[in-house]
Amino acid sequence: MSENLDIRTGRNYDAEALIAEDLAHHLHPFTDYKALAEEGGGRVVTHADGVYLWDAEGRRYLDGMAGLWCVNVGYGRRELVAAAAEQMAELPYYNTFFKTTTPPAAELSEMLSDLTPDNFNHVFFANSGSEANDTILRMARHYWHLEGKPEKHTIISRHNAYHGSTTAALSLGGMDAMHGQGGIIPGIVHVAQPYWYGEGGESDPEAFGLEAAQAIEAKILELGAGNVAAFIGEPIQGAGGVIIPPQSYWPEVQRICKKHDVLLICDEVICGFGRTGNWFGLDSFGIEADFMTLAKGLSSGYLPISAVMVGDRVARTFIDKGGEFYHGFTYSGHPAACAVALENIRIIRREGLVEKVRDETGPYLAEALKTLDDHPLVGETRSMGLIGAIELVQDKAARKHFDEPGKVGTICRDHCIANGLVMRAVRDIMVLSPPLIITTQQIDDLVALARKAIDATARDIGVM
Ligand code: PXG
Repeated sequence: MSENLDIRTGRNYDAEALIAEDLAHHLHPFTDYKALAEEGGGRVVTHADGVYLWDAEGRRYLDGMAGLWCVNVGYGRRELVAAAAEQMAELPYYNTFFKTTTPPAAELSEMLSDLTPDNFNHVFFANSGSEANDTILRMARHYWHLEGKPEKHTIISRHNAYHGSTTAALSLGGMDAMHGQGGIIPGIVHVAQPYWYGEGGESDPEAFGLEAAQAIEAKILELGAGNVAAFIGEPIQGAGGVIIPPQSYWPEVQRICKKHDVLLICDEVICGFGRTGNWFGLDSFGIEADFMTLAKGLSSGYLPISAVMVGDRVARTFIDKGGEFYHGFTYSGHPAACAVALENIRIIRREGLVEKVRDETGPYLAEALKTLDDHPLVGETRSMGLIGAIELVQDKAARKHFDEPGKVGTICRDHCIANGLVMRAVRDIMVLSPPLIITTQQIDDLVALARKAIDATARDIGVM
């Protein structure tokens, strides 16, 4: 038995029994059920503390992904547990329909209006990033209806974007594999992504950034600006492989949206709450948006909650023109989730986590990742704040990816797990998004474990 076993719960788990129960009955998200059955199931994570996870067999992992890009304040936060418990004792549930609110929902609305850029003073609550993006799609179209321009209906997004997994959210997203399972809803089109490393060819990155932005303008002109409601983008594409756009990209997108009167939706589900070294990704790129999608880091994943920040332009129309907006969820503004989000934001403020990422750990991670650049499998490392990527490639000089995308990334991911590091593979891009409390010493450990895994991968495929 490991000394780390069950530090918090004191419970012992029967890993084999749990894996068997799970395999027999649980259909997991984004999983090949046949492959999982053939492997005999996965692993059971039982508890966590700080930046570390433990499985039922007592193995410890450094969580380089903060869960799924969300546990920004790290695991084991007693304050968040207390906030949820106190709220649940006082009022575990009440809805926010029918002219009703609750203290945490009202307070969180105020706090988010204060935290986000000046033009954001209204919020709509939901429970996941997907629901928030569904909400925005409906709100953007509702706005143009109220403005007397119902033909402004189409939403422009990007290939390889991720905006969630409900039918509307996956349609907004640009994942071909998801579109292939049942298609997408009408009125959404996709243009090029600003992925210089993978698609920029011989061009200069800044010129490529402008070109990628201008693909949006070309699409607006093709459709007619009178038919386009909005453009949606993640400041940095997370699930698409941590695509950090060239600096030229966002200002040009902004210019194009303004010129053609197209609303700008900034999906901050991953970039929000300090990830990029500012409170929001739009601060890092100087974006002025009409909507922001918030989730994940809003509660650090302790309870499910998301929020749509509605810019003044849209909110004013809703309030001035009136008429019911037929939309909402049973758990919109759930009191316990709001109480946790409030406390989570207080922790981020109190501990100066955003500043720590901006001034200390973000630059430190960038330097630490650079030490991998000499590796024969590493084509590029990139990061902003505490979101980063390591591109594994077949040919460094030619920026050439492997012929069978995902195979090498999966091998590397498995070596990471075997070495006690959680790092996700997007195709052959190893992506990183550790909790914002990670120390420089832990970043050194993370990069050392990553190197070990990449070495082992190189040996497996005969490169080293
Ligand atoms: N927008 C963005 C930018 C996201 O990253 C969503 C919306 C949807 O949020 P919900 O809460 O509905 O999942 C996301 C979610 C991965 C992975 O494997 C990424 C996400 C979710 C699950 C897996 O990288 N991002």
